[in-house]
Amino acid sequence: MAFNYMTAQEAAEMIKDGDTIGLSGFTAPGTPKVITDALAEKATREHEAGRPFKVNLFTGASTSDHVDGALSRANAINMRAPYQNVPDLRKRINCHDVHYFDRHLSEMAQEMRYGFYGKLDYAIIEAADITPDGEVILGTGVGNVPTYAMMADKIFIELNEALPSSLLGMHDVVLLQDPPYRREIPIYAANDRIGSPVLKIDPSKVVGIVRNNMLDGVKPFTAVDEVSQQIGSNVVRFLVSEYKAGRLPKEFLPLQSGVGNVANAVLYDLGESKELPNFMMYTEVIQDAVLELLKKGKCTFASTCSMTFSDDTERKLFADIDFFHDKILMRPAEISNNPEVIRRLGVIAMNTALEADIFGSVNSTHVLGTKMMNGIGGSGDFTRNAYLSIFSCPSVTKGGMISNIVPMVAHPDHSEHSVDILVTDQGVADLRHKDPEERAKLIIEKCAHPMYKELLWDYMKLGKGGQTPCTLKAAFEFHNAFNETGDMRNAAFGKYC
Ligand code: 0RQ
Repeated sequence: MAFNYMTAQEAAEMIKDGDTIGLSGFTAPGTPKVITDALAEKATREHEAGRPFKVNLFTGASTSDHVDGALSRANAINMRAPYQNVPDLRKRINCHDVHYFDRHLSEMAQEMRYGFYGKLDYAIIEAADITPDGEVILGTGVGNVPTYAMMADKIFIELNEALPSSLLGMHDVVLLQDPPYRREIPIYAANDRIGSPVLKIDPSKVVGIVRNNMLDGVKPFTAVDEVSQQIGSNVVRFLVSEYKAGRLPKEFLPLQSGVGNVANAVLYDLGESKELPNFMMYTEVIQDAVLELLKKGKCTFASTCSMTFSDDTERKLFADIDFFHDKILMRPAEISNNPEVIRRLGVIAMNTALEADIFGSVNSTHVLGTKMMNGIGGSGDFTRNAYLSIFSCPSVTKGGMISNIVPMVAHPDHSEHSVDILVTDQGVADLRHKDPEERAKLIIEKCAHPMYKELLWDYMKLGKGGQTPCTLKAAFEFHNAFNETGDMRNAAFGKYC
């Protein structure tokens, strides 16, 4: 079939106020780059002419400035799910310009198919190549594109000329059957392939192909700071001790690692460890550190949803793609994050918390309980189903004015029932088989910053029995002190005695 090539502006002209759009990709990789920029320009023109213009936007995870940044600045997003991390969008969400709902990433696609989110007008899909009969070689991230492509009335393709067609073979495209016809997902090792190397779409739904020529624009990591380094070495020390104690099998287990500087630092440290064997990853994103680990042979295979590499690392990948071709497999989010597979493989999950409480519950999403930071992302998919679930965070933030270890989290994302190990720069708290009081003592001793320990012991002294010694009237004293004085160190528990 002969496709209709057009400009990004022509594509944007076809999209109407109120339309619902699904995008390919997961984080910036694989996400469209030019139609959304043109859409933001169109929205600005419409607003200047006094007309409303907003779209509903569904993605795989976070996107990039070309999507969430540009469209937020233009105030062109009505509804948004399931994850984001762009400051301009965060501002819109926190003042209700955007209706954002935060979903476990593994669930987004199936809920779209279940009909929970209504109809999809457009899918915009980034591609390295497309054949006339609709076989698409996807880019460097997959996300929920199989579902969005199947459900959308119309499809735009962004043909990215910066992507080599030798990406063919690095995707494992699967569309699950829905209940009551769902079968088991036959992945028994992280490197099992179960789907197709290409995304098959209905070519008659393609209303336009727009060319782009850009790498994903992921920012390189800053040098690992002392706190991240300390967290990284604490995580590795813990894993080595588990391995030596025989609580991890001698073949080791696949790793999942979240995003960010801490996660990257942990991976570099794992790569340096002589005491741990080579390992595979079963994860949703791989960052720069993983390409080096693959090159060294320390990581032997990475199953992921996207290759969230900085541009320099992306160039290294493309220059040496023959080497990496059979060592990385990109899958849809409902497979990379699938609870069934995570539990079967025994994934070791490593995610980052905003704050954790002394009983082991974790807040990943809401600053001071109210302001959305990013979203739960895939952290819940992995945490709840992991062989071992590890959360890490610095013990304090903002120069010590915030303790990341608090009496009670201001927003619970992961409960004490799912969190096995808590790690800060101060140390490691192994929460397994501990009752709530034992957990609290351990977390204060091992994870809290010295400048907050006495305050946390003061809070514990208020406890008047019950299995969990929490004191509701004082539980948010740290947060209240910060809201009132700008410093959690001004918390005072004497008034609750
Ligand atoms: O603020 O940006 O002003 O400096 O929060 O904190 O320490 O830089 O940590 O970048 O690793 O992000 C939980 C947000 C951590 C992330 C979170 C402030 C701090 C800083 C960022 P600044 P750091 P990171 C895989 C798995 C949920 C999704 C997930 C996340 C900023 O890891 O989004 O896990 N997780 N996905 O100063 C107020 C606190 C704070 C605080 C930190 N207690 N109170 N501010 N900050 N703690 C990925 C996917 O799902 C795709």
